[in-house]
Parts: sequence; structure tokens; C-alpha cells
Amino acid sequence: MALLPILQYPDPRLHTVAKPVKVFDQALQQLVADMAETMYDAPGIGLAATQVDQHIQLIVMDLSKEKNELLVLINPKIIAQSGSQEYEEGCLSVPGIYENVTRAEFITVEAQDATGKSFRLDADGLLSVCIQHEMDHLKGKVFVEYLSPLKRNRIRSKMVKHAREIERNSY
Ligand code: QAP
Ligand code: CO
Repeated sequence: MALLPILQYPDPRLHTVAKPVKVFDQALQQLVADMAETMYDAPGIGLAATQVDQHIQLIVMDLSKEKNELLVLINPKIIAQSGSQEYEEGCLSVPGIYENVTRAEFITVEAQDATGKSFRLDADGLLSVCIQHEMDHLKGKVFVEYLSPLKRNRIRSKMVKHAREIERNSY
């Protein structure tokens, strides 16, 4: 097991489009375990492979209170959606920033688990928001891209300034 570094916005690698997973081998199981460990350590409720610089269609999530219900979504596809809801989102790649985003309220997702087995999932509320947020990462999209250019640029400047401070403090 290992903790993986999480790419920080505005890292251009966050805009990479992820490729489908074709082989469900030992290396994939290791990446799933490492991403889960990284997410629990953060702590976060969702992490896409894109955020750890692995550009394949893999998401780990855990919305349970006890943090013992790991959900692994591989090659996810939204096959139905309806309604709309606003939720204040955050992201491990944009720490300290929380903004409202409007997304579909109900979704039906088709995906594969870590062994390659296909399954379907109906989601609403936070689960629905989290799946859509993480699936955006796989398309190279970060939630701040839903905000106005003004807000986004302010967030970008803040992140760049913060990264410089961390860099400076490590000398
Ligand atoms: C995505 O986000 C999400 O700013 C998962 O300082 C978030 O796990 C989907 C985190 C909200 C739906 C609603 C964020 C941790 C974790 C931070 C996360 C931070 C520390 C975010
Ligand atoms: Co995110």
C-alpha cells in the first residue's frame, strides 16, 4: 500500500482525458488499493485516477460514516439522468475551496467493479453529485470550470500563490 501524490489545480495534467480500463490485472488492484488509502488519508469521499496522474477510467468513493463501504467504479457511464440539484462541492485537487454547482439530481450509472464485473447503480443526493464530480475528472474537467471566469481566476491565483508558499517553506 502507498499514498499517492494528488495533482493540485491548476496542474494541466488534470485536463487529460482518461482511457477505458481493458485489463483487470494485479497492477489495477494495487492502484485501487493505493487510491483508496490516499482518499481515506486525505480524508476525502471520492478520488478519480486522473487526480493521481493515472489516466484511466477508475474512481474510488466512500460516502459511509464508518469509512468501510468502498465503491469502485471502472469505465462508468451515465445511462439515465433527471432533475437538478445544487450542492456545495469541494475537491482534493482544489483544497480549501467550496462552491455551489448544479448537476442532475437522479442518475443511473453502469460500471464495472475491480474484477471487471458489470453492475448498475441508481443514485440521488450526495452519491449522485459525487459520481458526476468524479466522472468529470475522467473527462479532464475540474468543478471550478462550472464557475464564472472571475471566480475561477481568483481560485487559480490563490492556488498558485499557495503552492509558491509551500515551495518556499520547503527550502
Ligand atoms: C468530491 O471531494 C465531492 O477542500 C470529493 O481541504 C465533494 O473528497 C463530491 C477535501 C463534495 C461531492 C461533494 C476537500 C478535503 C475533500 C478540501 C472530496 C479539503 C480537504 C474533497
Ligand atoms: Co475532485
